Amino acid sequence: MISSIITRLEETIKRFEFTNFSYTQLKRPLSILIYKDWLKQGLNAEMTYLEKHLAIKAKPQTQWPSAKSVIVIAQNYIPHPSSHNPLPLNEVQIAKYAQGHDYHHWFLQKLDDLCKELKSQFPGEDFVAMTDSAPIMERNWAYESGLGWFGKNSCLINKDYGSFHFLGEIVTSLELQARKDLHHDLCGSCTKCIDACPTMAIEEGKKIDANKCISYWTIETRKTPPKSIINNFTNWLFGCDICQDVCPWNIKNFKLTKNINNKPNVNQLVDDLHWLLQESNHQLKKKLKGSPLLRTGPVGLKKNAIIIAGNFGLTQLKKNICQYLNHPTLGEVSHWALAEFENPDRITE
Ligand code: B12
Ligand code: SF4
Ligand code: SF4
Repeated sequence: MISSIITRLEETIKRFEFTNFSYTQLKRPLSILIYKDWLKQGLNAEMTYLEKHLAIKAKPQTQWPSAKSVIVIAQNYIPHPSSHNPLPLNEVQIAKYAQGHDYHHWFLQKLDDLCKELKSQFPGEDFVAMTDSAPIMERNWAYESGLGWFGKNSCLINKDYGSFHFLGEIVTSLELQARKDLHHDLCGSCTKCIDACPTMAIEEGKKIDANKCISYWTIETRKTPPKSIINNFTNWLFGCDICQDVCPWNIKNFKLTKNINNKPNVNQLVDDLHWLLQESNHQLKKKLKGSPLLRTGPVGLKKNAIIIAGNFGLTQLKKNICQYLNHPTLGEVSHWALAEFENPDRITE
């Protein structure tokens, strides 16, 4: 592609001030067999939509026939680029990406705005924006366009800005060659993420077993986790950052100071959980408007709150939990928590 077109393209993208961007040809993804194998092993848990996405992920042109290239955007979320009204929650843990407005809205909007600009620059070409929910292998395309390497925790990491970033893409009919070389793998002999994961969800070969991952259990499903997993939730209410918090590339770039083993203040933790369990679903929905926490919804958050109460033995919340004993979704987890209050071997104190 001639250099004046590249200059116009890059100048337009740079005006949006994302953390980083790159692009490459959109062909069969390098890591498609790894994805296929992951599904075959059932590591996707009940996220069956990932199986349905396989054919399009392997050949993006089945969904976007004119597509020749993909522009990949990385956007850091420390500090969060779009802050949300603070919730009365101090001691439960919420993944950093979710401590602001939902990126499925503001980030996608920004990518859509960029598409409009690009369309005005290149009227005959197609541009389609996506982040997270489209059938495209986001980490793969970020890797193939040179934006980072796959860490052992499977996250896309860049040596200059770690892994706490969202990925977004613009699929386009423009013909582009890779802007950068592939990024070297800089994990070396480090195994900090594998050692720190409390549920042993990180497998050999940079794979996560979603059946064991706290992020999956707190966001993607309202089911009660199995015994081997539930006791390791500590105070995670939504998502989990442990395997990224311990990563030297994040510690270096974000100067993280919080020790992942810090114990929460129990009185404040009780207040947080009391609020979540007492508030009506309708009120919770209103207060969470625009927040990613809405993905799991008020019932999902209450499930996670009951698990935290059970694990920390917060008998002060017994009455609040008892009201859900006959609830169709929360009944099982409420019975578990009450039994846990009586369990002398409970691990979290
Ligand atoms: C399903 C999903 C999940 C699942 C499964 C996660 C997983 N690791 O598989 C769950 C619910 C557990 C999850 C959790 C999280 N997620 Co998520 N998730 C997705 C989603 C929708 C699909 C991921 C997927 O296909 N998984 C299957 C595996 C096999 O693919 P993969 O994760 O891309 O991993 C690649 C590497 O393992 C690589 N690979 C491994 N070994 C080798 C070797 C070689 C040689 C090569 C070439 C490649 C390679 O191949 C895989 C395929 O490309 C993507 C969005 C998307 N459409 O891609 C977001 C996405 C991956 N999630 C994201 C985020 C932010 C998270 C969380 C941090 C949220 C949180 N704090 O709780 C955690 C991180 C947990 C973790 N360690 O991965 C970001 C990641 C950004 C980044 N910098 O990496 C994404 C890209 C969303 C976005 N648009 O920003 N997630
Ligand atoms: S997100 Fe948490 S539970 Fe999932 S792999 Fe990372 S450390 Fe383990
Ligand atoms: S903690 Fe270590 S092994 Fe894990 S992703 Fe970071 S550098 Fe790689």
